[in-house]
Amino acid sequence: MSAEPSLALVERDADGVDLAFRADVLAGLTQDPKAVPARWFYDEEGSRLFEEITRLPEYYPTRAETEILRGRCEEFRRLIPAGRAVVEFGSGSSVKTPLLLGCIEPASYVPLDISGDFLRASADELAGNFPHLPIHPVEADFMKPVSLPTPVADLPKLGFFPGSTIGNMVAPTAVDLLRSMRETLGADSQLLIGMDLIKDVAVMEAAYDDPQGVTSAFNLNLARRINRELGGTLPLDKLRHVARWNDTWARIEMHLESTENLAFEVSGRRFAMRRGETIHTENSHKFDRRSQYTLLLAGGWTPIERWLDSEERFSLILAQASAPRHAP
Ligand code: AVI
Repeated sequence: MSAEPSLALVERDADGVDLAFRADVLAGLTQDPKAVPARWFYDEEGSRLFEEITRLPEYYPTRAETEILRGRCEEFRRLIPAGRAVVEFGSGSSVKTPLLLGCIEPASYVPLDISGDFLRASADELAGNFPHLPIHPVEADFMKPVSLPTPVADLPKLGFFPGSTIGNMVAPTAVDLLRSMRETLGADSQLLIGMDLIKDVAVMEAAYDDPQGVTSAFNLNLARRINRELGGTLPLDKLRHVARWNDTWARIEMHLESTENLAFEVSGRRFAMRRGETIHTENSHKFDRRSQYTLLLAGGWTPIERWLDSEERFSLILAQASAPRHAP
C-alpha cells in the first residue's frame, strides 16, 4: 500500500475551533427556518452512532444494498471490465467494499475521504483482505474534483459511491457532485452508485426514528457537538428528535424541535427558538427510476443497469460517463 502525503484539510483558529463548522452553524442558525448541514453529524461519536444505525432492524438501506452486492457479482463482472482503478467516495465500508473488489478484477483501489483517520483505518483493514491489490488512499474533499495519484492516472476508473449519501444532498449539490466525480474519474469511466427508493411512508419514517432511540441520539449529538466545540448552551433536554416524510421533495427530513421557547448562545452569539420551531439537520432524498435517471443524466452519467434488492427497497445503479453530445 502506498500512502499519499496527507494535507491538513481542516482550518482552525487559535483555540482549535473548526472555522468551517462555526461558519456553517452561525449562518444556519441565523437563517429562517434554521438549519445546520448534515455533514457535521460525523464527529467521533456521530460516526459511532451512524454505525449503530446501520445495524438497526428498522434501518433497511445497508442490508438491502449489501444483499444486492452479494447477489449480483456475476453481472458486475460482466459489465465492469477487469483492470479498472476503483475510486471510492468516502471511507470504505468493511462489508460493502470487499464484496465489490472481490467480484470484479480491479487493478487498484483509491479510497477518498476528508478524514485522514477513517481513511487510513479502512485502507489498512482492506489491505489485510487484498494483500496484492495496490491501495492509494487520498485525503481530499470529494465534493470538488480531485487529482488522483500518478500510478492510477492512466487506468480506466470505476467510481463507487454506496449508501445513498447522494440522497443527503439537495438536487443542485447532488448534480455538482456527480459532475465533479466525472471530472475526477475521466471520460471512459463508470460509476456504481447506491440510491434509496421511495416506499411506504411508515417504513421510511421508522428507519429514521427507531424505537431504540439511536437515530434520536445521532441527531441530538449535533447539538452536543455545537455546545462542546462552539461554546454553545443549547439545552439538550428541550430539543426533540423529529423525522418526517416530505412528499413534495421526496425526502425524509430530520429536525431538532424545541419543546418550549428557548434562548441560547453559540460562539458568543445569541439565538432564540419558539416552542415547536425546529433546526433542520438532514434531508435524505428517496428516488424512483425516473428521478434517479434524471439526476444522473444531469450530472453527466448515463445509466447502464439498475438492480434492486428482493424487497425493492434500495437500488444500485451502474452508469457510464456520458459522451458529450450537441443534439438532441
Ligand atoms: C449517510 N446517509 C446516507 C444516511 C441516510 O440514510 O440518509 C444518514 C442517516 N441519517 C439518519 N439515519 C441515517
